[in-house]
Amino acid sequence: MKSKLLVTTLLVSSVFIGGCSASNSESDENGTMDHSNMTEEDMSNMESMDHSNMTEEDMKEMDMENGHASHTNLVALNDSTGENELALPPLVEPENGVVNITAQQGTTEIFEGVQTNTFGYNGSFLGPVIRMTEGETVTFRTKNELTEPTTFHWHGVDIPGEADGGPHQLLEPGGTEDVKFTVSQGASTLWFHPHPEGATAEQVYKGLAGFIYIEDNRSKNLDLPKEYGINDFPLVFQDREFTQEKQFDYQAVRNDDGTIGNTLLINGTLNPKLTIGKEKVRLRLLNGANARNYTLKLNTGDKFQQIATDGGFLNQPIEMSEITLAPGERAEIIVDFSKYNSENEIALVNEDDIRLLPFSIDKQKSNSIEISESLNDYVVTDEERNLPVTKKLELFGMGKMVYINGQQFDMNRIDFTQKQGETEIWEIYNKPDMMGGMIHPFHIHGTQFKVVSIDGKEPPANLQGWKDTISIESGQTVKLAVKFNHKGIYMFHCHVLEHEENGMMGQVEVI
Ligand SMILES: [Cu+2]
Repeated sequence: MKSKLLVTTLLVSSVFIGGCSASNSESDENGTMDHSNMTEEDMSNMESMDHSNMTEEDMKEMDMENGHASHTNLVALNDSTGENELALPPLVEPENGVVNITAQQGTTEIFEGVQTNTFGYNGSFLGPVIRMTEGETVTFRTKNELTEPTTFHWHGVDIPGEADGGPHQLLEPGGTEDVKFTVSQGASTLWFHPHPEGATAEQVYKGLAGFIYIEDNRSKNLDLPKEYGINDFPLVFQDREFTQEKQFDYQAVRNDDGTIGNTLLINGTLNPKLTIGKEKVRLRLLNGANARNYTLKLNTGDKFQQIATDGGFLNQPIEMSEITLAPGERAEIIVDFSKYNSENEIALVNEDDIRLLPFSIDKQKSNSIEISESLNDYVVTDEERNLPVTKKLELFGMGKMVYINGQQFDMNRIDFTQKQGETEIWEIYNKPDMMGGMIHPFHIHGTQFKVVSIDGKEPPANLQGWKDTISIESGQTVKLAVKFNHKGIYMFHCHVLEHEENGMMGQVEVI
């Protein structure tokens, strides 16, 4: 009973995260509400209800009427004290075409004077930033030094199915495997993490995650901050819950609707602060959490510019006052610190104004970069827009009962086939349930897709770019133009890692 109640509470809370912060755009057109007492008909009538005009008071009252906990019960994150300078992952580039990547376990001093048992790539916790250039042929020399099987999945990379690192490509303890491929996509901020069936969530939770940067001629020539660790920083957001002994106990805190924690780590750093110059700074944001959505804004209310989505640059910088990233999603933003002084207390905060990352301004450093106005030539063509829907997916359920088209993942079942190089329209519907439903970040392996429409409408400006993960709110239908450049078997799944493990995943074979 108690655990059921907990699930219910978390679910309702999740619904409200959706309602409060679910939009990737500045205008949230489709708020999500608690529909627990409603019929399906009621729900469909309400799907597009807008409660942007509601006060927090209204929301609370609504919650109480329905007898559920409000979103404020979702475990809050800590305010960063800013006592630790943000860790910067080592930057790794291919040497003679080879990048060594070893999954290993170790201990890490996250809390002062305490060693926490952690997993990492080429180190005890998290991984390096692997930087490559379009056109380069690279071998990832992977090695598993864990005491359990793992895989190496390249999230967002356009790569043959057999090299993708899905659940079929298990590497046993002590095993090594060379993954050779040619970088065939443009500049983008991608990432890598494990994907073994039934253990993805726990391995990511313990620290297996790293960035992949792809650069190209365009990104090298654009006017953008691009000095790694100087004015161009990776930021991976992950919330965790520690035991009293400051250890991870994933099984103790695991939640079937997504494991969340009260403690934020950015690049593995507790209570981080980032020292930057009095200049324009590029932040490459990755939601690397198992389940929590992150809404990020500046505490001053000032706008920033978004310049890239999951899979590359937007056509032009877009002014944003906040951005929400679901698990697996990335965005690159430019924050102009030149207008602040060191006395200003600038910070990235979340929707509850919790300080996630305070900034410290070092007056010595400055640049005068004028951000390029033309960044990319992304387009959804009329032809793509007019293609019929040829794949329909319905996401439904909660907890252990999560389904795609009424089925749970079966490694021995191919759900769809698609021809290499052919664009198809995938229509994905997130069907509400009696609890209202929740956001499912939908991810497809091995490709970058285009968002053609959301509920029949053009996506917001900051989703008009290459994506590999799209946050789908309860009741929403999205149409994606999907093309695979390589053959093989690829996963598609919800990137709430516990949903994925509970079966919200399927397979497409590209022939
Ligand atoms: Cu999900």
